Amino acid sequence: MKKPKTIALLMPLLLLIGALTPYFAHAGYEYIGADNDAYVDMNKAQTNYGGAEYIYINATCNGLIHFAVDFIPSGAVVTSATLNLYFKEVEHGGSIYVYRITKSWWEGSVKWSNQPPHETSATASATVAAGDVGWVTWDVTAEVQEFVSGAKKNFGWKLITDDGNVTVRTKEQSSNCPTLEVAFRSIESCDAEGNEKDIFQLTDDVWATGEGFEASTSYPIYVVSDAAWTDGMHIPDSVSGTISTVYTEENGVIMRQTPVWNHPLTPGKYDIVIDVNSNGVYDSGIDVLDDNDIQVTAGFFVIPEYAFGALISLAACFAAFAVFKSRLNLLHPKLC
Ligand SMILES: [Ca+2]
Ligand SMILES: [Ca+2]
Ligand SMILES: [Ca+2]
Repeated sequence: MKKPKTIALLMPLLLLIGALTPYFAHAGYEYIGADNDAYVDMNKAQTNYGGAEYIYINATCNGLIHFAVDFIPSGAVVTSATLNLYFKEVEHGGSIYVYRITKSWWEGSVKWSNQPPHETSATASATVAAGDVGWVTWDVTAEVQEFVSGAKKNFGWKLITDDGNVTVRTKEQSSNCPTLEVAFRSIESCDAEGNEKDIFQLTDDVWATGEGFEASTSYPIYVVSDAAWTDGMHIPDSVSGTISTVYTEENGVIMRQTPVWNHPLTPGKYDIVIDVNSNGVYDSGIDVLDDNDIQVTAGFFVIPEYAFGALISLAACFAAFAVFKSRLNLLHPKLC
């Protein structure tokens, strides 16, 4: 069982971030504030506490919390993820378990009577003693990796105890709010300015952006035809005309000195992989992918020019139809 880490003087940054921003970008290392938190009370089964300033966790109350991690690319490697909650009071010591929630919920409507179900096995636990005040942490790395890869859906976590009685600060507070501290490595196709881009024309250059790597290091990069990646498979040959090495800045961000693929491009679906341990093999949990962004399984898509024109025309048709439909609805509103 994991012992709690009560952090008396965590970085001042952490104290501020939760309430101020959804997350704080720092080269593959981010503090994310909760976007939903609440508690539910067995003795007040019809009452919602989504706007409360405290979560109570005890024999009759469960906590619920959710953090959005969608901004992390699906092919990223999560190297650590820690749930941090500030315990304002521990009236009675005990173990506080974190369980993954398995259905959607919203802090504005959740109550004991409609609380979502959770998995039967706990993701992590922490033990606190009576009188402990301060930060308590849970290691949720493996599960956040599953959220990012899509292996599990992220409906957040439920906080449950059998023997404890604790009070936790919520995102409604101005400081010491809940945070999810995530470190990850990622690689993404992008334009020359570093903006993520997944559809390229034949005359475009393909660039790549990535973060969370070792400082000032070189890594093998492969731009390959769209593949289904399995742990231990040999990395397929790179597409002709693509670069084979990338370098990182002092902060572990991939340098954008040159495109990874200069135009003219060849139409098709592609993935990018950084072979972090330089062994020519795709190692799940170590190497990072640009994968599953477009055309279902590709990291990026190079589209023939005639198809690009057709795509634009199709998009214009959809937009015109949407405007037409909304005007029609205004003229003939539906009766409820
Ligand atoms: Ca793929
Ligand atoms: Ca490898
Ligand atoms: Ca991509």
